[in-house]
Amino acid sequence: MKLSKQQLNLFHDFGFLIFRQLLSAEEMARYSREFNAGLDSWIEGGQHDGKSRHYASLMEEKSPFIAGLAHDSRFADVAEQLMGKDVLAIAVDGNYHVSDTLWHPDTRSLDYMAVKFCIYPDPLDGDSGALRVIPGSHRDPFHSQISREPETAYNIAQADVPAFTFESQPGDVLVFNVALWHAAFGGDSHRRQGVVVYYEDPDTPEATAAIQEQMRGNHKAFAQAGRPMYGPYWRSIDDARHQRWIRRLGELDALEPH
Ligand SMILES: O=C(O)CCC(=O)C(=O)O
Repeated sequence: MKLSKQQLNLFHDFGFLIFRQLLSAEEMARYSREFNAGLDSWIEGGQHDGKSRHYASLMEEKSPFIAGLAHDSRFADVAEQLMGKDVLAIAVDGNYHVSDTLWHPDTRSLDYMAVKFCIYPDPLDGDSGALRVIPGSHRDPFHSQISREPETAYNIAQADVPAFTFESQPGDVLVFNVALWHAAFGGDSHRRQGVVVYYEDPDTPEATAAIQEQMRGNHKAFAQAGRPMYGPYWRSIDDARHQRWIRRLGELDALEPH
């Protein structure tokens, strides 16, 4: 999938891009089935209680279609164009969110670039937990000026921070630079969100170090959940680009936990 110059400009200047109906109704039906099977298999008792956020990897054999989106050209080719270079697929996962997600970016370091594709299997609007993003907040100085506490900093509620709201139907996909500030408000206790994350393939010492540190944290989070981040299924996916990612993460000493 080839992006236009204008799409690249939009992403560069505002930090996100929207693809309406990137996934067909048939694909979303499969996505939804695999999502539930994958998420529920990580829950003791097999059912989300709606009390706290639940996260699960979708890089396993229970979700082959979803795991395969990482090397699908609608995602991998787009990630390469957005970053202007080779990328590394890092994670494919899902969440049952409970209530609000407060404002935050997904990275502490601006030394490397990464993008996150968000897939919401249920229709969402601004009052029911649609993703909100602050356009242009992926770059300094704006990025560092924004406060996590708008109540104190600006005397406004979290939900009143000026933002773009991604009202979506199943099949719509939003990709954002992980440095972009984002949030969601008003969702129910079982709001489903799937993501596909890519990091740049680093070629500077700063980017390499930032990615290695981030990956140590990623592996640690999986270890706490009692599972390896990259299990046998993910490592064995039969796709040339996918296998290059696995090799390259190994070279970067980021494939295994430390
Ligand atoms: O609640 C949401 O939909 C956004 C979750 C989030 O913060 C993220 O994907 O990084």
